[in-house]
Amino acid sequence: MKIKSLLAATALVMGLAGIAQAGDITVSNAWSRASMGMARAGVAFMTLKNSGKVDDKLISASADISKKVELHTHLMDNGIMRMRQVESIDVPAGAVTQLKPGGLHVMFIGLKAPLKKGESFPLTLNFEKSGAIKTVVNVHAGGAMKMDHSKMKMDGSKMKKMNMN
Ligand SMILES: [Cu+2]
Repeated sequence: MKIKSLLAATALVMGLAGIAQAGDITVSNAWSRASMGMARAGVAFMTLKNSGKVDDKLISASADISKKVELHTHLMDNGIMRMRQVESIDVPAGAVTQLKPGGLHVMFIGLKAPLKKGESFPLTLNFEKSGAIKTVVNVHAGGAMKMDHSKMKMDGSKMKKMNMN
């Protein structure tokens, strides 16, 4: 019973988020938060999987929704969480790299329009070895994403509920 509901939830996630692939890299579950009010910045999170035998890295990203797209991480600086731009995001051979709240993310600076819940937009990810991968980012509700997404994936019932929003 438990396995069944987990599988159903996984299928649901794949159906909504889509899977994009090039070379040994698979991009899945790309999502963003609805932007608040006049916010001019947005973020995207996703799962990057390298099923090959060679290390790869995400070196840039591009999208039409903002003036600039950067790769960022979060760092603790004197007890304050700050964002910092990074040159690249490692996706080691045989490993999974999670872009998630409080950690690595794709940052959209100078949004041309607010990100609205239920909408989606294309994002191109450029990998050093595997080249460009186009994925679709689904915009979720702003408040629903305070929870740790990686933990939520383990719980099928919660995931289902979240997608019904
Ligand atoms: Cu950022």
